[in-house]
Order: sequence, then C-alpha cells, then structure tokens
Amino acid sequence: MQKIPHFIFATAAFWLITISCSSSKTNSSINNGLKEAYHSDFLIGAALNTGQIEERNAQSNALILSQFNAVTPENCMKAEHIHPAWDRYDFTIPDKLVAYSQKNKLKLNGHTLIWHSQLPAFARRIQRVDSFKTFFENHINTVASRYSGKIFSWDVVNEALNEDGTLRNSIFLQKLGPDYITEAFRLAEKASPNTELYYNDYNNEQPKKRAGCIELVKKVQAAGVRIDGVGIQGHWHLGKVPFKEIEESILAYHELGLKVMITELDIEVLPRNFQGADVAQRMASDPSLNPYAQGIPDSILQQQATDYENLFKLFLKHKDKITRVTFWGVDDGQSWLNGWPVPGRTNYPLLFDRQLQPKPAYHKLMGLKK
Ligand code: 9MR
Repeated sequence: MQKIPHFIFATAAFWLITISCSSSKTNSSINNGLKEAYHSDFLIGAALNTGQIEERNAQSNALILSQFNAVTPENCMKAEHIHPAWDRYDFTIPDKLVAYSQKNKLKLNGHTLIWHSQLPAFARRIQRVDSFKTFFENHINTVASRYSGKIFSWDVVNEALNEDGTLRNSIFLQKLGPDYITEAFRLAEKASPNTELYYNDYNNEQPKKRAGCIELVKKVQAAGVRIDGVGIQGHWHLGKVPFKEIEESILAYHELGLKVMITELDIEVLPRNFQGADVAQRMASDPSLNPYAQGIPDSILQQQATDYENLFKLFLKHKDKITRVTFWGVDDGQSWLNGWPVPGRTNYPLLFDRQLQPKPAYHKLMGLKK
C-alpha cells in the first residue's frame, strides 16, 4: 500500500475542523431556536409539504428540527390526496409523516378530516344522500382510526362558517344538514379516542364569525360530544393584524373550556383587497401587485418583525390558554401566498427567507425570550 504523506493528513484535518467550526458557527444562532425559547409557553409548529416530509433537503430538514416541535401536513392528509376514490385510500405520504413525527418526537396535528375544499372529484359527484353519508362516515372512520394513538390532534372540521357566522353552504351542509359538524366530532372521537379534536377556521377572530364559531362549539358540547379546541388560522396582513379581535377571541374560546391555538400563521406583505384565506377567492394579476419580485426593502421586513413581535407578546400574555402556534410553512419560498390570490407573486410571509436564513421577525421572536 502506498504511504500517504503526513502533511496531506494534516491539511485535510485542518480543513475538516475549519469547515465544521464555521458551519456550526453559522447555525449556532438558530440551533434549538424557537421550540426551546418557547418551551414552557406553547408548542411551535410548522406546516410541512411533501418534500419536507420526505427530507429531500438536508438544510431545510435541519432547520425544521431545530425550530419546531409540532407539525401539520400542508396538503397530504386532505381528502383529495388521502382518499382519491370511493374505495381507495393513499396513505403513502401521510404514513411517512407519522414516521417522521415519531422519529423526531414532534406533535402531529392531522389536517383535516372534513373540509369543503380539496375534496376528491368522486365525492362531489355523489348524488344520493345515503351514499354521501356513507362516504362521510367511511372517510372519518378509516383515516382517523388508522392514525389513532399515532397523532396528537385532528382538525376535525375546517372552515364550516361564512363571514357573518352562519354555516357555509357546503356540500356537507347540503347533503347532511347542520348536524354534520357534531356528527364529525362524534365519529372522530370514536375512531381515535385519545386524540385532541379541534374546529379550525380563518377570520374566526372577527366578531361575527367568532359568534358563529362559539355557537357551533356550544352545539357540539350540548350534544355531549367532545371538542377540545379551536384553531384560529391566523392568515394576517402586514400593518393590519387585528390584535384586539384576536385577544377577545382567545378569551371567548377559553371561556368555553377550550384550548386555543394559532394554526396557520403567516403575515403577508403584498397588496390584497380582502382579508382571510378563502381559497376560492382570486384577484386579477397586475405588476403593481407584485412589488418585491426583485427583493424586499428592509423597512418592510422591520415592520413585519414588529407585527410578529406584538403578536407573540399577546400570545405570551395568554400562554395559559394557548397550546400551540403553528406557521403555515417554514420559509418564504414554500408559502402558498406566492400563488394566491394572484398566481406567480413573490411573497415574504414567514420567519425564514428563501435561502432558509432567519429574517428580522425571527430575531425579534427570539429576543422576546432573552
Ligand atoms: O397551503 C395549502 C396550499 O398548498 C393548497 O394549494 C391550498 C388549497 O386549498 O390549501 C392551502 O392550505 C389551506 C389550509 O389547508 C386551510 N386554510 C387555508 C390554507 C391556505 O389556503
């Protein structure tokens, strides 16, 4: 065997040490970040897409594991993906997510059992009420019981309310009547008895929708069916975060004996002429609606940091009522807000930028806990 000169070993060792020191230096400021900082307050979560669940990008995966102790699937557990045909389920990605959450000790929130959007095409075509009821029951029983004991919580029903607090005229309301919500909770409890069960919506911090949400919860409770919490999604807008309404809602939901969580937090920076997250709403494309395609001014990032800071001050004030704060994504590049309500925009709603680096908002949230 040929002898390798000592200086080659020495040079290699020098570079190895230098590289590992410098990479641990760049990462050290965010190692054990948010999840540690807020450990005694509430869980810190993120919505994960398929690439993240499959750990396709090592840097992104390291970031997720350093920051978050709770995860929600952004899409893979929605009916159109998990239940594509009457008698066919696809558990491939959801099973990977369950394994990922178990391996990394992350609290997994299932999203979502009953939602009018992202329904499989076959479900929309069902005409007969008894067949639709069978679909509804089979879906909840099959999905919830598969993950019984393996996931922490379910968004049992998602976005069942209109802005005025009345029930949305969804296919579920049309086919099953207003009791479908209570029924969904009853079935979920039976299929997955040790899982926390939540109602989840956007804009349910706004007074009218909040009143509808309270009514909905009371109805489930009056039927003797378990409901553990309400998720306020938290798709808010730079400079327009409704702090007062959020606080009133945290108090009101807590009064019902419920856990409160912020389930889909982001603060978008691009122009929009309405609030909320109704995926059916759209705006016409126009270059003036995409002002930061080449980069975002620091002043906007600072304003966003202040909004996030004030929000987390409020959450900390009510940490005895809030059990989890989940961001709707990890980094700006991943966000659904790049494609909605106008396709192809460059949005900046989250705590990490497109290079996975922490933004001013991240530092503000860490600073609150120093
Ligand atoms: O982030 C999700 C996006 O990738 C999907 O295209 C979209 C389709 O309906 O759903 C997004 O997630 C939504 C969530 O499931 C429920 N609340 C609103 C979220 C943003 O639209």
